[in-house]
Amino acid sequence: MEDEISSFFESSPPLKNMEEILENLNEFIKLNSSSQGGRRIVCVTSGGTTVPLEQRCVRYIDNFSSGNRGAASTENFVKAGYAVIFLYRRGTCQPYCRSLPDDPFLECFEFPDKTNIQVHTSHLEAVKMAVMDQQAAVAEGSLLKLPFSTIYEYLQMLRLIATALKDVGPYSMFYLAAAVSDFYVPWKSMTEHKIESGSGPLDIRLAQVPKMLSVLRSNWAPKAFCISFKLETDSKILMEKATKALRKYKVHAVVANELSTRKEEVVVVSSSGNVVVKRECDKPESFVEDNLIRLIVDRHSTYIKESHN
Ligand code: PAZ
Repeated sequence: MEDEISSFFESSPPLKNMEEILENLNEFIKLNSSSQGGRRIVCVTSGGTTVPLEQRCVRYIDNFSSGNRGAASTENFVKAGYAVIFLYRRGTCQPYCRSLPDDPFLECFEFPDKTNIQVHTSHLEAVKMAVMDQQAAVAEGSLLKLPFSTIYEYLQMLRLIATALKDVGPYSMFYLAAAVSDFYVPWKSMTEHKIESGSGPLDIRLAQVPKMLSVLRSNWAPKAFCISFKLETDSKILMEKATKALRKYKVHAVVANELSTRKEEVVVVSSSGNVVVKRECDKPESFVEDNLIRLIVDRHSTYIKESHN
C-alpha cells in the first residue's frame, strides 16, 4: 500500500501554486497556535474531486457532492471557536453563502441610478449577514479557504495540510466530508490531448485510488482527531460499511449517511457506540450540522483531555 501511495504522488502533476499554499497555510497555523492560548484547528474537506480523462483536460468524471455539509460544518466550527482550513472543490457551496439565492445571484442587486448599486430589500438581510460573517471569520484569522478540483490536487493538498498540522497534535482535527473519487486514470496512462470521437465506443480503464486515510492516521498527522464520512445509497449496507471503516482506518468516528436523507440525519459511529443525529424538524432554520458539530466538538474536547493523561 505504501508503494502505491508513493507512486500516486510521484506520478501526480505537481500543484501549480504549492509555494503560495504552503506560505498561507504555515502563516495560518502559526497565527492560530500562538493566538491567546491557541485555537483548535480543523481541516474541513468539502465537495467532490474530479477525475480528468485527458492531461489537457476537456472531459472529466465528477460526483454529486454540493459542498453543503462542508460549508455548514465550517460555520459551526468557527462559531465554536475553531480555526478552519476549508479545503473545498472550486464552485461548490461556500460558508456563509447558503442563504443567498444562487440562481440568478445578480437578482440580489438593483441600480437606483447609474452610479449606485444596492441590494434588493428582499435579499438585504441575507447578503448583509453573509458579507459580515465571512469578513469577520477571515479578519480574525479563523478561516483559510483552499480550493481544489482534481483528485490529484485534493490528495496533494490534504497531505500538505496534514504534515503542516503535525505539531498541533491533538488540538488539530480532520473532518473529511469531501466525496473523494475511488477510481481514477493514472496520469502516465492518460492521453495528452482531447480524446477523439467518431471511432466507436470508448473503453477506459480506471485504477483504484490508494486509500490515504491509513497513512494520514499513521504518518501524516497521527495525533490529530480524525472524523471520516461514509456515504451509501443502500441503507442496508451503510452501518456495516461505516463500522468496517472505523476499524480499518482507526479513525475516531465515522459519520454514516444515506444519499437521500443526508440533510435530515446522520449516524456517528465510534467505539463508544452509534449516535443518531437529526435536524430539528420543528425549526426551519435548523441544519443537521448544528447538532453534529456540537457532538464532534464535545468528543474532541474529551480526546484532548485524555491525550494529556
Ligand atoms: O456535499 P453534500 O452536502 O452534497 O453531501 C455531503 C456528503 C454526502 C458528500 C458527505 O456527508 C459524505 O458522506 N462524504 C463522504 C462521501 C464518501 O463516502 O466518499
